Amino acid sequence: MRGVVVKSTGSWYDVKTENGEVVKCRIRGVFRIDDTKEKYSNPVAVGDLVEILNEGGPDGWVISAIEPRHNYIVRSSPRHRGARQILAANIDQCVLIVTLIQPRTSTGFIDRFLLTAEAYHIPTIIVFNKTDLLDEKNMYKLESIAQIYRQIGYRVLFVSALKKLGMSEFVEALRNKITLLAGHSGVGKSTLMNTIQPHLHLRTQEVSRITGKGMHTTTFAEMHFLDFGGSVIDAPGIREFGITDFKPEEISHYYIEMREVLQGCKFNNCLHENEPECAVKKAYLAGKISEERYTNYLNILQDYRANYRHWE
Ligand SMILES: Nc1nc2c(ncn2[C@@H]2O[C@H](COP(=O)(O)OP(=O)(O)OP(=O)(O)O)[C@@H](O)[C@H]2O)c(=O)[nH]1
Ligand SMILES: [Mg+2]
Ligand SMILES: [Zn+2]
Repeated sequence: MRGVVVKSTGSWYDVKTENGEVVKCRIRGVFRIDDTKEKYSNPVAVGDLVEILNEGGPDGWVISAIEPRHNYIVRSSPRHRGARQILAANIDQCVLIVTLIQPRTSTGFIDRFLLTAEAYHIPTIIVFNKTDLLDEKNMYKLESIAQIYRQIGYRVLFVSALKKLGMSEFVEALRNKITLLAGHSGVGKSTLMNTIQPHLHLRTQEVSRITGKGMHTTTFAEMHFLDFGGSVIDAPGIREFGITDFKPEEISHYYIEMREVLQGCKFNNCLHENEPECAVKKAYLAGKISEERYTNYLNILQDYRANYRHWE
C-alpha cells in the first residue's frame, strides 16, 4: 500500500495511506544501514512517499520502500554536529516565518535560508509575523527590510496571527501546495496554523522572557492537511542550516541578485571579495546589490571557511 509520511519521531513514522487512514510504521533495518552511508540521521522524512506492508501483528506495519524524492531540505542535526537531518521531502514551496522582535530574526538567517532553498530549487515566500508588536519606528524598519527582498523578486507578506491580520493572503499562499513552514523557534509557526485551521490545536508556547527566544515547542516535523487544499509541514524551529554541499564559489550562484551578474566576473571561481574585475562587487558599489545582503554574503563565506577548511 502507498502512503505519505506525515510524522516522524525517529523510531515511529505515521503514514497516511491512500484510503486516508493513518498507520504507525517502523522501518526495516536495511534503511538504517543505508543511512550511515548517506550521513543523514533520519532515513525517512515527512513528505516521503512510501510503500508500506504488514509483517504480521498489530505493530507489524513497516515501510518497505521509499519513492525517489523530487527534492528535500536538510539541516544540521541539533544533536550530532556534522550529522545532517532531512527536514522534509517532496515540497512545493517554503514559507519562512520571521519576526523583527520576540524573537529577532536576523537578515543573516534569512539569507542563509534563502540560499539553501535556492540550492534545492524550492521557491520561498517570506512572512513577517507579529506585526502587532511593532511601533512606528520598527514598522519603518520592517518596510525597508521587506523592500530588499521584494526588489530581488521574493514575495513578502506581513501578518499577525494574534490580530488575524493578513490571514486571507496567507491562506492563498498555501492553497493547494505542499508547504514547508520554517523559521526560528517562537516566531509563531504553530500559532499561524491554529489561526487559519483551528481544528489542528497545535501546541504553542510563549517566548522566554529571559532569553527572548522560543522554547522549541514543536519537536517533530508533522504534515497537516488543509481543509481548503494542500498541506503544511510544521517543522521544529530551525537552529542551523546546513549548506555543506557547496563549494565556496557556488554560494553566490544561489544568491539570486548575484547570480544575475556574476557571469561578468573576470574569474569564474570569483568569490566577489577583492578580486579584480568583479562584476558582483561592481554591482554592489553601484547600489544594485544591497549592503545588507552583500555583508551577509561575506559573513556566510567567512563561516563557510571556518567550518569547511578542507575546501581551501
Ligand atoms: N504578539 C504576537 N504573538 C504571537 C503572534 N503569533 C504567535 N505569537 C506568540 O508567539 C509564541 C510562540 O508561538 P509558537 O506558535 O509556539 O511558535 P513556533 O514558531 O511554533 O515555535 P516552535 O514550535 O518552538 O518552533 C506564542 O506565545 C504565541 O502566542 C502574533 O502574531 N503576535
Ligand atoms: Mg511550533
Ligand atoms: Zn566576482
